[in-house]
Amino acid sequence: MNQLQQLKQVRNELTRFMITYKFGLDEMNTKLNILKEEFQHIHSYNPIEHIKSRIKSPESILKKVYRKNLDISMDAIRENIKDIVGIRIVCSFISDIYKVSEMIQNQQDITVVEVKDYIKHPKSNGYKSLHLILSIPVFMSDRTEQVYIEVQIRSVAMDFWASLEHKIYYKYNGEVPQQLIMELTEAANVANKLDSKMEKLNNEVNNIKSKAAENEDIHFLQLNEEDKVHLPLNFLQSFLDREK
Ligand code: 0O2
Repeated sequence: MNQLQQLKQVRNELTRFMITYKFGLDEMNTKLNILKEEFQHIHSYNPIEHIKSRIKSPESILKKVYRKNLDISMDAIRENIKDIVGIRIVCSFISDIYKVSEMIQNQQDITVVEVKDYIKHPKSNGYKSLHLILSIPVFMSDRTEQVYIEVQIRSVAMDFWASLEHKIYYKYNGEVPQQLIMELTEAANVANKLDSKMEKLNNEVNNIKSKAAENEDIHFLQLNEEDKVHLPLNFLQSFLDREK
């Protein structure tokens, strides 16, 4: 094989390697969109505030290869770098984080490789988030490949804190002054309190809503003696909207 052919072969292998991760991300995004939409229709409520995703750039992959002292081979990268595909799910409330995590973990074709609960066990700087390392199959024309995906699930307040902390960390190249570290940890406590307060308020609102819904159901049964099927109104509405 001449040099040009060798280069072409390497390029093809690299393209195949990276595209597999793109397919993994596409698959996971589809799964999450289905969960979001289904939840919205059935419970008239969406536990997912927003989702961000990224595929690690080849430069960042190489940096991690050096940092972890790995072989520069596709097999070593595939097996040891489990966050080439990263998905961040931001939820309104802490209870939603665990709901979403459970829904993901219950999917049959998803293998849960690792769970790191930095919410129950925050890092010393105050970082909180639920991390899942998953493995999902990607079905291609001639083969099936397992792809690792890192999913970080956190609340809006945790996300707000982590984004700022990440920026500061990079700005100081990892050498953050002690005073700033202390203030960041304090800010993490404030974010924490906000999360607890919002969770409490949300529970109160849900209690009021469920009492109102009970009354509505009684009212509905009185009005429709023969019609036993009660579909949520917004579900029916979405069918009507689709017809437009
Ligand atoms: P980026 O740019 O976000 O991808 P690993 O290095 O991944 O093999 P580790 O360190 O045990 O192993 O992983 P961990 O603890 O699960 O953390 C991985 C990711 O979580 C980080 O990715 C960050 O995104 C996030 N994270 C972890 N700790 C902190 C923290 O203290 N502050 C903030 N803001 N984010 C954190 P990367 O690769 O470091 O960065």
